Amino acid sequence: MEATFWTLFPFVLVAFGTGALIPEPEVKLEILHKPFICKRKTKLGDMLLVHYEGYFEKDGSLFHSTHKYNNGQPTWFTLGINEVIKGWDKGLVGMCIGEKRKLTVPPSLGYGKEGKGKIPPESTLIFNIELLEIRNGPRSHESFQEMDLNDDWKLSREEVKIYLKKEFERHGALVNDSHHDTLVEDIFSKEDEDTDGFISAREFVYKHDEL
Ligand SMILES: [Ca+2]
Ligand SMILES: [Ca+2]
Repeated sequence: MEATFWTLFPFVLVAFGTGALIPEPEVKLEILHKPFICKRKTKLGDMLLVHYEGYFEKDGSLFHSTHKYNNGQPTWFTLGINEVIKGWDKGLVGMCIGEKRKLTVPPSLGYGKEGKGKIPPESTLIFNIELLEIRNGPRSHESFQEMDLNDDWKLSREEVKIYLKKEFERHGALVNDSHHDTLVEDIFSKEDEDTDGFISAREFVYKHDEL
C-alpha cells in the first residue's frame, strides 16, 4: 500500500498543489449526505456513475438534471482525465458511494469565458451530485498494477503486449502477433512521453491535455 501512496503522491501534488503558490479559483464543496459505510473512495482514474442537477448560481434556474432530462438515467464518466469540467475533476475526489455533494464551480473551472451550449459565458454553476457507483477506470492504478507483472512500477512493451492479448481473448477476438506489436508501438508512441521504453505509473494515469 505504501507504494501506491508514494506513487500517487507526486501526481496529486501536480493536480492540486499549484494553488499553494498561485491562488487559483476553487471549487466550493459541501457534503450534503455522507453514508455510514464507505468501502471505497473515488480517486483519479476511477469511473463514476452519478445522478446530478445543475443550476445557475445567478438565478438558481436548472440547466440540467439526469433525473429529468437523461431519460432519468444516471451518467458514467472517468474522473481526472478532463472528460468532465475541471470543477468536477477537482470536486469529486474522495467521495463514497451514496454520498451527495454540492459543488459551486467558478467559470474558470467550468465553461469559462466562452460558455457552452446553454451555459452562458462566465457562469458560476452549482451542482448537486449523488455518487451511485465506482468502477476501476481503464486508467486506474488497479489496472496499472494488473498490467505491471514484475511490480517495478513501470510497464514494459512485453507487459503491455501480454495485457492486450488477455484483453482480446477475454472479448473473444483472435489477433495475430504482428498486430499486437503494431498496437504496442502505437501505445508507446503516445504514452511513453520521456521515451525511456517504459510507461511509468504517472505516464499511464495522467493525461496531459492541458499542459
Ligand atoms: Ca513492470
Ligand atoms: Ca516512460
